[in-house]
Amino acid sequence: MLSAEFFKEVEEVILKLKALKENETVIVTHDDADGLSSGAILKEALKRNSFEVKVIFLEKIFPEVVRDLHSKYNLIFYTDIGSAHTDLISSLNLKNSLTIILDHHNASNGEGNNVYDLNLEKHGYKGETDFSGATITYLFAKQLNSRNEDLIYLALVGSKEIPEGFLSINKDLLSEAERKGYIRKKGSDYLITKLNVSLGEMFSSLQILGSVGYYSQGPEIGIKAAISGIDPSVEEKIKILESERKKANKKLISALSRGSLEKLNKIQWFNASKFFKGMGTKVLGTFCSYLSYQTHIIDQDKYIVGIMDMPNEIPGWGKLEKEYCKISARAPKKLQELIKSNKSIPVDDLLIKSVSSHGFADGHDFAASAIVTKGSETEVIKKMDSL
Ligand SMILES: [Mn+2]
Repeated sequence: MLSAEFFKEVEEVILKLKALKENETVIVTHDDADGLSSGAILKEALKRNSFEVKVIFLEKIFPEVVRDLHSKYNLIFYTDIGSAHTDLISSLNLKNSLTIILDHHNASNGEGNNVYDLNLEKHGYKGETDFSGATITYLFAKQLNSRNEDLIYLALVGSKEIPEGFLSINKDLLSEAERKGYIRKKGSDYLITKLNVSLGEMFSSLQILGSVGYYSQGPEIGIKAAISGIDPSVEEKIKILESERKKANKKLISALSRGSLEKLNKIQWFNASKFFKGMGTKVLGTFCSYLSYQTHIIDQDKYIVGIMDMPNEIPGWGKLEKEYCKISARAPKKLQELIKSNKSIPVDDLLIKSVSSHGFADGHDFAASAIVTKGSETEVIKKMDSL
């Protein structure tokens, strides 16, 4: 059972929201399936409360985007993103706009200036296993108005990103949704009753729309599909995106096996810009993970590093001041063992140290990513190899 303390905290924030008497807001959300599910829940809930809502999809927190949004809006939401950067968000919240973060990533200190992070990690739950961005967003929406209960299935769609399955809070939501008829068992999955789509199908559709379709309205289409279902035109869009990605992956794999993978002492790297043109940069990380299993191409004891140029545009927001590249890094199996036994440095540490002033990085022991200014990438690669 969720603690009364958590609900009290949510209630306090909702009172502030109501006292604000604002009817225009922006939601900043992550561009993956959990982020799209969270965005869909909150957008729908706020629309039902007569808000005019804009949604911005981000893969990472760009300070210039945060600064700009906080200068324009009096009410700002972050879903499935933001917890790790409350200090940055607070410091850029110059108008003291009411800012509500609904996330499950590791919480950081630095709340203040009217910024509230309702992360359940502060109440003893784990964001890795017990709840997703969509879970916490749903709990907020339901507390805002109990009629938002019908959005419960989206908490489960977003939570599909957790490999361990539905545990803890999610397990409770799963049985509640089934008991109330919002979902029903179908084989090893559940069907979303009103949309006639399974949780798994909705999850993978949103994943493709958000990542591959990032620069071609994929996330907006995904949010709509999350609420009203996957119609034939959406299905067609997903099919096209999937086949484009498949083609790109195949071409890149064959280029790498013909020698385009540059091998240094500790790093093996490649540039994927021309292969993934027009797709969201998340496809690079997915590809790097896949590559880490292609033992006929890679060295098992070297970090895998992929680079691609990013269009200097955030859809729905505008042009970024600078040009950036995305860097994704992965550890193959053998290197993972070396990291576990402290003989090699974790991938996120390596990337964060190498990126330094050229951009920003985050991640985990075996997988990490960064955004760096264009032109600095060779220096970052060299630094990584030397570290
Ligand atoms: Mn998430």
